[in-house]
Amino acid sequence: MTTPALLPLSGRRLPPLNLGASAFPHHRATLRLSEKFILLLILSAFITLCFGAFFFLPDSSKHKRFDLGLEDVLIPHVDTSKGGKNLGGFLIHGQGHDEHRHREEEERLRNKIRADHEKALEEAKEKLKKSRDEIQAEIQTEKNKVVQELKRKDSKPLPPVPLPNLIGINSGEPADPDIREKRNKVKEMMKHAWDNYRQYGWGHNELKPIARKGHSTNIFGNSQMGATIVDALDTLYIMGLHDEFREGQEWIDKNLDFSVNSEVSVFEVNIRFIGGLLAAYYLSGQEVFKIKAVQLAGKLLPAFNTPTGIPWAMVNLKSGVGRNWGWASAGSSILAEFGTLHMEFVHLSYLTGDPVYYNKVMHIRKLLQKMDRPNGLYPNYLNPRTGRWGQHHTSVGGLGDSFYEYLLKAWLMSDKMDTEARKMYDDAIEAIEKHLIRKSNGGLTFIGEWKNGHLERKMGHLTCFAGGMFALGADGSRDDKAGHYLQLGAEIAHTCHESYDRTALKLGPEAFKFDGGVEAVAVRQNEKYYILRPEVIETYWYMWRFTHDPKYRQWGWEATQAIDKYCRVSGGFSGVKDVYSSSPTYDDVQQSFFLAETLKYLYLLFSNDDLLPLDNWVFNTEAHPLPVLHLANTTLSGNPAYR
Ligand code: DMJ
Repeated sequence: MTTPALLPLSGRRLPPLNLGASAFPHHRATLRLSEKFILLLILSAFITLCFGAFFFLPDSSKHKRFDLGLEDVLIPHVDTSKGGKNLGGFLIHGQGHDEHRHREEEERLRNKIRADHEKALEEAKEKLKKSRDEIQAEIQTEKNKVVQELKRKDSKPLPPVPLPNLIGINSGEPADPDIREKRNKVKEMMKHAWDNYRQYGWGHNELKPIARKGHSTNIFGNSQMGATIVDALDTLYIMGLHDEFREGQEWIDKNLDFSVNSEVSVFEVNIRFIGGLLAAYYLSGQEVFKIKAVQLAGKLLPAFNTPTGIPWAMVNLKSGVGRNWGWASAGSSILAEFGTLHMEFVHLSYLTGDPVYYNKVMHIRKLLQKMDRPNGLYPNYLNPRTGRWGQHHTSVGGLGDSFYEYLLKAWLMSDKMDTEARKMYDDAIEAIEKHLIRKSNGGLTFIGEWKNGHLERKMGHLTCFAGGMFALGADGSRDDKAGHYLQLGAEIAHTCHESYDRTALKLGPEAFKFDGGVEAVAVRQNEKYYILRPEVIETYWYMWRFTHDPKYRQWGWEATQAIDKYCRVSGGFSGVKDVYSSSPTYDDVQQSFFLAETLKYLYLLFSNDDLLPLDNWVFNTEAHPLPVLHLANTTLSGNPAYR
């Protein structure tokens, strides 16, 4: 049952009528006039009944005592020498003057009951005299008390942990006025996206910028969890939008509540909420973000209660019941989902000193290491009951992508100590290069998808992140192939730029083919949309950081202008349904990742490299920067918090 404390504080939804004993004092005040009289009648009838019982029921005291729980009115006597019997600590006396005492006692009891009931009746009458506003104010005060109490309990101080070296939280202001102007333009776009969300979708997960109201999808469950607020926080902070950041912080402090009966995606909540909260904590030092991240992580843990320890895709935050997506092959969990928890979970263990999070993700890794991999490739589907692969589909795009990303980033985040993760990454990338990466007839390098023994010559927008990943992993690669991987990153960036350049809007489609005379172009109508995704811009930014080739800033600026021209509406930014049509129709969704990722990567592209340097920060898959942890070894046993 939802407790009154967990109901919205806005007063828009009053708690339902509940005459249960504990709920009674809060709820009776919400009754209407006619209901008040019914309540009075019930009370009077109850009192009459009690009196009747005392006066008219046969006197059973000769057989046994009343047990009303009023121990103070019983006779705590243990002297059995005078003919009494000691029953359970209370004395049953013999006849005679004991009977007199007995009658006196009962009279005293009756008087006490009468007085108690009269008092209750008076109190009820007093309450009913109060105005609705007074009663509501009282309820609100009671609710606030309970909320404060819960907060106090939940906000147990976490153990002090030495903060990693937080280098590079500065303005990153570029000296070149042209670049500064471009950066300011991106900041202005962020302000437009935020202000409209603030005005029309505040507290909802996302915004419908045309309908000008809140929006949500099943990944966030059925609750208003303010996904856009949490996802956008670190971008606001980096851009120096501090008033907006504080507004977000205040909302999170007062309203972000995870004790809701809501079934959410474990992966999405991890990368957007836990990642977003952790990054906000490290950047700003505000404890509230750390506390909320830890509270939320506790709610995700039941998802790991499966026969194998591979988590369910979804979990109900209240009941802890988990399950998988209905569409996933044979009840499987998804590689990119259970394989994209490592960064956040290691940070949670680091910050709390509780190894539970670390153990969960290391268990997943150990299990994957033991499994056979067809052609060295990881299939996208794994059954959490049997521990067997589902369909043999492999992808560096949807369903697979960030699993590979997190292997590399686990190594980087451990200050390159987690060599096990690096090895898994190197092995996986070698298999991917061998089986999935090809050159088109026109000379474009693309990453296809492996489906039941054959290569589908199609690449997703999501897959375009891999250009940045190859560049990021170049340094430290096996056999010193740094140059090769940097080149591969550049080729993927070029292909993905082509997928943008070959459209009417200069924005990339969701998926594009390299087949039947088609190169980097979407063929099916349902693959022509652009939903404000970041992956291509993400790759431009990594390539810029590693090469400083000005073409990446140029390509990033083209994308900025295209988004501003075709996706901007007066109520925010919207995705478009067909990038090949010069008069676009909108999907009317401002995705939270547009603020978390797309605009952040653009802003960083036009900033100096000393803003969040990659030697000190690792970005999670939702672009939330987490600091490198200088740990002694991969088991984290060097961290005092783990001893
Ligand atoms: C984001 O939520 C993350 O980047 C995720 O890894 C994949 N897709 C979206 C954005 O396209």
